Amino acid sequence: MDKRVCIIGAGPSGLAQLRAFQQAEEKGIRIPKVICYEKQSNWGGLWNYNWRTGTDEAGNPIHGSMYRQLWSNGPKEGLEFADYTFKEHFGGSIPSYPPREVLFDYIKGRLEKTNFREKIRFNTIVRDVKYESQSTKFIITVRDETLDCEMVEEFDNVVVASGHFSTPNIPYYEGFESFNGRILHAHDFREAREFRDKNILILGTSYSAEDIGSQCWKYGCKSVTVAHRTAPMGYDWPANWQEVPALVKVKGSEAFFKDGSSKLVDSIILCTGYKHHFPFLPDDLRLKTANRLATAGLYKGVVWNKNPKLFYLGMQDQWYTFNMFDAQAWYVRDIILGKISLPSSEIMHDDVLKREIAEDALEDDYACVVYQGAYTKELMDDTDYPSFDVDAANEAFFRWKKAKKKNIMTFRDQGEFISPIDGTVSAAHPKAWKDELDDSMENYLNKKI
Ligand code: FAD
Ligand code: NA7
Repeated sequence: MDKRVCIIGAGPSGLAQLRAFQQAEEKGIRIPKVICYEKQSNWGGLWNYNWRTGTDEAGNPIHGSMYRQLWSNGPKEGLEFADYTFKEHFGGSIPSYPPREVLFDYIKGRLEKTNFREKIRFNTIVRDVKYESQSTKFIITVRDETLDCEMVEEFDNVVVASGHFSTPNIPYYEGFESFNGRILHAHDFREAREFRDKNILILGTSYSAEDIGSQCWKYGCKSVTVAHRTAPMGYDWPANWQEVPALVKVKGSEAFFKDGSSKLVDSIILCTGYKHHFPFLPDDLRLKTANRLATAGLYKGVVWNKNPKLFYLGMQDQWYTFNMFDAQAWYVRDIILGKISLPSSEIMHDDVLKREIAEDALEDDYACVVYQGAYTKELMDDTDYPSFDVDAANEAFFRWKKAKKKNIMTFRDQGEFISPIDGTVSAAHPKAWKDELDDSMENYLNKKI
């Protein structure tokens, strides 16, 4: 195999692609030359916590959007790798909602046992990608920030695994420029203690709103007010938490809402989502999609229809994460290795339409989980990625959703989830999430059984 493959990003998706090639090589299959460029100094993507906000040492935008006290927002039984279980990594059963550091350790664990880290060029940002139709090669310009120099390399295939929860969507509301406090996006939120004794206003009603609000509540903020543009989250919130209609404007420290009510607040946290942003890609190669389950323009959710030598991983809105990235990476690997052949461009185009129509018909979150589980299985079935019980993983998500509805502040205290891979049963974390102030891996693993 004289092919050269470029992977952009060493987060969970890029690492899944490396793992897929590593597994093929282990089975004696000759693999292409693979180079992964990672702009940060370590792997793990968002799970590699970064205290910085704004720009990094080299002046590039900070990738990290995770905060100090983050715990998994869904049960680990929904995201477990089918070829590397939690039990194998940690040597026993651990509870189901691990803090960030624990999941970071798990994500990197299976590659740490190989020499594939050598395929990653750290501190190297991809600046530009071009496709030359004459040579049928991609010309990639990267900047090695350690050596402080630019380099140009040629590849046959490119896998974009640069994530899409890093470039914030920042709306403007009247009066923001003269607000008497801090306005920040979730991307820049790092430490809930900053908001102790403060009245905070949150915009947005999705994961970031729910979890950043909950963190601030846990660490002693005075009150949480969440303004919704479309609909309230509708959980049974604690007494100092209220949901209000959309924000209209702010004046000084006062926020005014659509129903005419107002509230004095100290800080505004914009949990208003992220943009798919690929500053290194020209228009003809650049994915433009909403944050949805059926991404626009990607056959099987991974192949760039307009140039099927280019692939994207993990660009969907996510219920399934790590095991879905694996299924995608194995599928892409097999296209590159010539084991899976692609249909005509018409069929690839229709595939996207069918997925969009099917997604648009989904009635609730439960149906979305089933849809993404089925998508993961569809890819998995075409490769040698170890098959796992997707229905059991769906079940873990259903249980999680019901527990949240019952009590949004205790859902992480639930145990007895069953691994869809090896049947391991999880214990409940012995201390309630709201009382556990030690997020370290050491503390968490002490609870291992
Ligand atoms: P990322 O993790 O974003 O990794 C992309 C990598 O690409 C990064 O390392 C980045 O530095 C690199 N990169 C980007 N641009 C370039 C470039 N130009 N050149 C070189 N390298 C580049 N998922 C869960 O399953 N459970 C959770 O609890 C959970 N919590 C989350 C909480 C937050 C706050 C956020 C934002 C997301 C959360 N997610 C969670 C979802 C998350 O998207 C996935 O878990 C996962 O990190 C996605 O992996 P990825 O590799 O696709 O992207
Ligand atoms: P999401 O899930 O994309 O949600 C974005 C939220 O922001 C959603 O509730 C939107 O409301 C709201 N939004 C967007 N624009 C605005 C404006 N202009 N005004 C008010 N509200 C707005 O992003 P998250 O950050 O919560 O989650 C991303 C990932 O991080 C997720 O996968 C988790 O794992 C962690 P809408 O319903 O559209 O009215």
